[in-house]
Amino acid sequence: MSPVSQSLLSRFAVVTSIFALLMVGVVAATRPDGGGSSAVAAGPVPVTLTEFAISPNRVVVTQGGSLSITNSGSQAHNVAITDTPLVTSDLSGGQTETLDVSSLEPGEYEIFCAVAGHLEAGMVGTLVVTDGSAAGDQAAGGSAGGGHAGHDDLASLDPMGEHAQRINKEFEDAMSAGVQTYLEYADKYAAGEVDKGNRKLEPEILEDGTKKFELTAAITDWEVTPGNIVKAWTYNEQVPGPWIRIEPGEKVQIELTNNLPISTDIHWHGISVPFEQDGVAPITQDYIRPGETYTYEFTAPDHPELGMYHAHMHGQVAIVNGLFAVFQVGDVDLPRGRTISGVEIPADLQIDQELPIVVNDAGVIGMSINGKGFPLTEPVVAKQGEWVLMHFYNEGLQGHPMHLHRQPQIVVAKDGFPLEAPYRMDTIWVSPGERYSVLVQAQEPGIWAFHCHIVSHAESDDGLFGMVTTMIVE
Ligand SMILES: [Cu+2]
Repeated sequence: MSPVSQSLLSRFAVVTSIFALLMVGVVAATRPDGGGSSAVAAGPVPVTLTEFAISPNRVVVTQGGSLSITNSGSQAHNVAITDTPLVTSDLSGGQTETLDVSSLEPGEYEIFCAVAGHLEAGMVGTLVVTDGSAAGDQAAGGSAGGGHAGHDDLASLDPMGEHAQRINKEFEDAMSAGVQTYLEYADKYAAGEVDKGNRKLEPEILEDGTKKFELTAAITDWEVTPGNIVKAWTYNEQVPGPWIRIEPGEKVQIELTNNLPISTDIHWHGISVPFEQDGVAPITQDYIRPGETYTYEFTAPDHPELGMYHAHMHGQVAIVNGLFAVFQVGDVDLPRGRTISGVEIPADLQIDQELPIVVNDAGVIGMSINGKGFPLTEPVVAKQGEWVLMHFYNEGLQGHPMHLHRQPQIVVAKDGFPLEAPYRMDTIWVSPGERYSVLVQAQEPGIWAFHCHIVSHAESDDGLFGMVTTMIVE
C-alpha cells in the first residue's frame, strides 16, 4: 500500500469512527417510529427515470394496480420487470407511460431499464406488490434488505426516528464501502495491476520513415466497475483505445482490422487529413466490412493538433460502447512565463505528467472517466508542486461540467488550439466532441474530489458512482 493511500485510508477511518460516535449519540435519542413506507397510491404509482436511476428505488403497488412511468432523463429509458413479459416502450425524455402490473401476484420483483448498459449503470430497483391489507403494506415499506429507500421517501421520515436511522445507515455504508474500494484500487493502479485504456501505441517504422500503427476493432470483455465485465467495442481490447502520438509533418499509416459484427471506419476527429482519409463511410471511403483490413495513410499537419479517433459508422452504438481514443500531433503550446488569475506559470515550465481524461456517459461503458466508472476510476496522483497537463475529451452524448477541488485549472487550449488568453476555472463544461487542455499545478496535499458536477452522473442511492475520481496530491 502506498504511503498516500495509507494516510488516506487512516484519515478515512477517522472520519468513519467520528460518524460511528455521532451515530451512538443519535441512536440513544431515538424513539419508536413507523414511518417510511412509500405511500400506496389509489391511482397509478409514479416512477421517475433519470441517468441512471429508478426513483423511488423501491416501488410499492397494491395488487391490481399500475405504474405511471416518466422519463425525466435525456436518454431513452424503459422499465422491464424481470421474469415477466411486462415492459414499457422505450420512452424518450419527458415521455410518460402507464404500465399495467395487475397480472402480478403479491411479492417482490426486480425492475430495471432494459436499454443496453443501463442496468449496469444503476437502473435497477424493486417492485413490491402488496395484497392491499394494511399489514401487507406496512411489511412492504418496512421490510429490510430490499435496497435503499428512494429519495422520494425521505421527506416523510422523522429524522430522529428508527426507520430514518436504518435508511441513513444504508446510505452511509454504501458511500463508505465505495470510497474504501476506490482507495484500494488506487494502490492497484499504482502497482500497475489494473487493465486500463489510453496505453500509448508503439509504431513500426517503415523504410521511408513512415510510422505504422496497427489497430483491431472487436467486441471484447472490459471491466467497467469492479467485477462488472461488459462486452465493449474496443480498439486493441482497451477503452479508451490506444493513445496514438505522432509529430507534426510525420507520415503515418494506420492499419485497421475489423473483427466487429458490422462494418466500420475511423474518423480522425479534429485532425487535418485529406478528404479520402476522413473516415466517413460511404462518403469518403467504402465500408470496412467484418473480417477486412484497411489502411489509412496521410501526412500529419505541420503544426500541433489534439484530436481523437473513433468509428463514424453507427457511432451511436460503436462510440458509446467503447470505440474511441486519443490522437495527438505534437505538443499543445503552453503560456510559459505568464501569470493567469494569480497562478504563475514558470518560463521554464516542465510538464511532469500529460493525461487524457476521456469522458463517456452511455452504452455499456456508461458514466465513466477513461473507460471506468467509480470506484474503478483511476486517481490523478502528483507530488506537491508538480504540473499536470490534462486534456478533456468528451465521447459521450451529454455535456459534463468537470470539477476539480482546490487545485486551479488553467485552460490553455480549446480543441487543441492554444488560447490567446488562457483563463482559470474550477469547473469546465465539456460538450460531446470537444477537447479542453488544462494545466494544473498540484498545490495542496490531500485527496481532492474530481468529478462531473451533474451530481446524478456522480452519485446514486448506492453512493458515489460513474464520473468520480480524485486528484491525490502527495
Ligand atoms: Cu456528467
